[in-house]
This record gives sequence, C-alpha cells and structure tokens, in this order.
Amino acid sequence: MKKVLALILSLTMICSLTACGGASMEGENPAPEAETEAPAEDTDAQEPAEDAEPASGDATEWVWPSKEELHVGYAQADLASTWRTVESEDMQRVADERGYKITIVNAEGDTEQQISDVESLLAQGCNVIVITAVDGDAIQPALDKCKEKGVPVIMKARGSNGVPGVDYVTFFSSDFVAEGRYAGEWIAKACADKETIKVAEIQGILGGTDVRDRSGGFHEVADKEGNFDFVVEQTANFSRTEAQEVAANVLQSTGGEIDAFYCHNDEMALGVSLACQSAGLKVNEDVYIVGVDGMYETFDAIKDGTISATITCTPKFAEQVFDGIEAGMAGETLETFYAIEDVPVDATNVEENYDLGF
Ligand code: GZL
Repeated sequence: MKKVLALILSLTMICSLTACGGASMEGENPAPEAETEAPAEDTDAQEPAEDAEPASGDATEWVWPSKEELHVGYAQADLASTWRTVESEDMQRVADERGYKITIVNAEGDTEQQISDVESLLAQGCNVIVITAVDGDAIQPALDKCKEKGVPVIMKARGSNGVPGVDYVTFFSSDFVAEGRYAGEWIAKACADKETIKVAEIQGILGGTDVRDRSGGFHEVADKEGNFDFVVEQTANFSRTEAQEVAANVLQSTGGEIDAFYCHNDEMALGVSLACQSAGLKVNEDVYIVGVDGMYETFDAIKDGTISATITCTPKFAEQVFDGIEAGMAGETLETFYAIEDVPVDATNVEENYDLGF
C-alpha cells in the first residue's frame, strides 16, 4: 500500500485513451487515481494532441501476457550517461524484485541498431516491449513490428511521435516541456534586472523528444518574456566533455558576454561550468548555469556555487512502469501519458531536495 501511495504522490495522470482524466487503473498494484483533470501548467504541449487519439477503429488490439509468462524486452537508447545507466539498473532491479524475466539491450545511440534490437527482443519471445527511443520518429518501424504482433509497447523516458493507442500503449516520462519552462522561468527571474538576457542553449542529442520538448518549453518562456537573446543554440549531445568544448568556444567568440547557459542535462551543465571557471567567470555573478536531471554531483555544485540551478528528472521510475505493465496484464485501461513530477532546485532548496538525486 505504501508503494501505491508513493506512486500516487509521484505520478500525475494526464490523459487517457477513453477521456482525459478517465478510468484509473485497478488491480493488485493500481497506479495512482486519475486526477479529475491535468494541472493546467503541466504537459499540455507534451500531452498527445487531440488528433493523436486513435479513431475508434484504429486502436491496436494489444495482447497482454499473463504475469507468469511476462518477459519484458527493454530497448535502451544508450548507456552514455549516468542517467541512462541508472535507468537501466533500475529496470533490472524492479524486474528482479517482482520475479519477472527481462532482457535489456543497448542501441548505443543508433536508431537502426535500436530497430534491430526490438526485432531481436521479439524473436527472443519478449511479450511486452519497453523502449527509450533514440529518435521519436525513426523508431516507427520497430513500433510497426510490435503492432503487427499485438505486443504491447511502453515508451519510457524518450517518446515516440506516433499515436498512443495505435503505435504504443503509453509513455512514462518526466514532463520535458515543464522542465524547459522551469529553466526559462528561473533564468528570467535571476536576470530580471537585465534589459536583454544573452542566452546560450546547449542541447542534448537531436531527435529525442526530451530535447525537442526541453527546448520547446524554454522557448515558450523566452517568447513570453521577449528579452531573451539566443546568442547560441548548439548541441553537445548530452556529453560533459563536448559541452565544455562548446562553451569554451562560445565564451571565446563572445568575449565571455553570456548571461546564462541553459543546458539540457546536468552532464553538460557541469562541463559548461568548467569552461566558465577556466575563463575566469564567477558562476552566479558573471554567468548563470542551469541544467536538468538533478544529479548528486550537480546538487553539490549548486552548494559550492559552480552551478546555479537544475530541474530534477529522475531516472528511477521503473516501479511505475512495472505497475503500468501489471495493470495492462490485469486488463485495465491505461492512460496515454504518465508524467513524473519534477522540481527546480537551486541554493534555496537543494538541501531539502537532495534525496531526489542520483
Ligand atoms: C530524460 C533522458 C535524458 C536525461 C539525460 O528522460 O532521456 O537523457 O535528461 C539523458 O541526462 O542523456
């Protein structure tokens, strides 16, 4: 029961195949009660668009296995960051704890590899497929293969641009749009005294829905504020070393005239911080640096003043994913999207939120 309560506290239902705020999941490990309606500020941009709902005849007939037969195939995007490694370890842990068979494969950031990974998982008899998509569009052939067999697909942490209920069952993830908004609002507040805010946006691996929506949410705020000057918008592929190089070049080419770096993950924020310090800039005085993820290392950097803020994005939500699989096996109607709650963390609240780290 404690687990279910924890779930209710940590999950926000967004929209269901039947109707927004519709059926909740019952069963042994019922997922949280569906909220009557999604909080207005949350996920409207990440929530599947109205026309994303399957027309009644298009919905895929998913064939759920019994608990005894369950063999989960997890197609992981890459293991290039701490975040991804913790995510895969969390999936293995929960499967082991609940006595389920799981096969985890790693596409090493290559969509073609990920598509063949999914084919291989199906050939090995996996009867529920979980996918962290390298690319939200390019993953479609893998979804089609599963659909042909009626094998339920659950998107996790990086989504598909397909239609929920037709191309996949549901999507468990942080709300990346909200994360981008939080970051934009934090920078707007910190730079409230500036007529124009010179911003460098350091992006993650292009093609992922996480990058698309973290940027989208941030630019929503920038458009509303009207005084963000995007000096640079460049990918550093979620890599700390690549971000350090990109930031060093940006600082050199602008003479250090950047007010704030918005980095799509903490690994890159930590790399940017090294570049800023090497350039003699004082973080939180000469420049602000905002990341996303909430790594312990970032929380420590916030405490010592070398990172300004981050937005949590936990990799540890396999419990919720397996609760969703169990509800599907019990014949319950699943929501099309489950948002994992995130919070902005800076020097004012890093101690109280430290346990959210990884
Ligand atoms: C978010 C996840 C992102 C992390 C990055 O769900 O896909 O990928 O924020 C990671 O650190 O590389």
